[in-house]
Amino acid sequence: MWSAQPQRQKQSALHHVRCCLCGDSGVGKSTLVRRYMNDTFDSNIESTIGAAYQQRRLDGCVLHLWDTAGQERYQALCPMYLRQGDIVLIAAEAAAPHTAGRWIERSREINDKSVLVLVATKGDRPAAPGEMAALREWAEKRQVHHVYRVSSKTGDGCNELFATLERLAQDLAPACPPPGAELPVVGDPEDASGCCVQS
Ligand SMILES: Nc1nc2c(ncn2[C@@H]2O[C@H](COP(=O)(O)OP(=O)(O)OP(=O)(O)O)[C@@H](O)[C@H]2O)c(=O)[nH]1
Ligand SMILES: [Mg+2]
Repeated sequence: MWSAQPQRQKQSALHHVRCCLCGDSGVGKSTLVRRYMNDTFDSNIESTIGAAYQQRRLDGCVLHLWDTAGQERYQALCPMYLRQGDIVLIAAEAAAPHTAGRWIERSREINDKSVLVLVATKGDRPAAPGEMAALREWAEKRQVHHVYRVSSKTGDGCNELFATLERLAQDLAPACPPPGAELPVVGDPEDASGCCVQS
């Protein structure tokens, strides 16, 4: 069966890059993932339970994406995703972006090697004058060098964010788990009693 073999070789040649998406409940994390994966918007999306998993194959790597639950009761799960995240997207509403602060701190405490991207969501709502400049300055002080304002509703800013996400993944890929490695493990018993919810 010659046709199956090249496909398997191609798959196993890919590095695995892990990305985790964090932020308070309701800021629009899952809606953003939906925009990324399907290019759609759903105003009736349900609050995430545990974490939702998606993956996308890119040129040279597989991007593994964990969309974590922002609800307080699931926050014990978050460290295991942060620990393994090569890239961490921290989402906060553009109108209240400083809610990202504790996520930035938490992420840095747990894993200071991950690349942090701040995503100001719901950018279809009116912006205060100078909002983005102030946010960039605020983020820079916290060593967050990628900042995007997006609307998953209209799609504004999303392509720029997604292009950066994919470029970062491809740049990081050579240093990430190599071809042939097992897929990323989530569910360290020390972190959350081995609990790991994926959908
Ligand atoms: N106007 C507007 N509403 C949005 C946007 N993104 C998300 N929403 C709405 O915000 C609400 C919450 O979105 P979710 O994607 O479920 O938020 P979440 O961060 O995943 O929440 P948890 O899963 O509880 O952590 C939903 O009603 C979405 O339709 C946006 O860009 N613009
Ligand atoms: Mg969600």
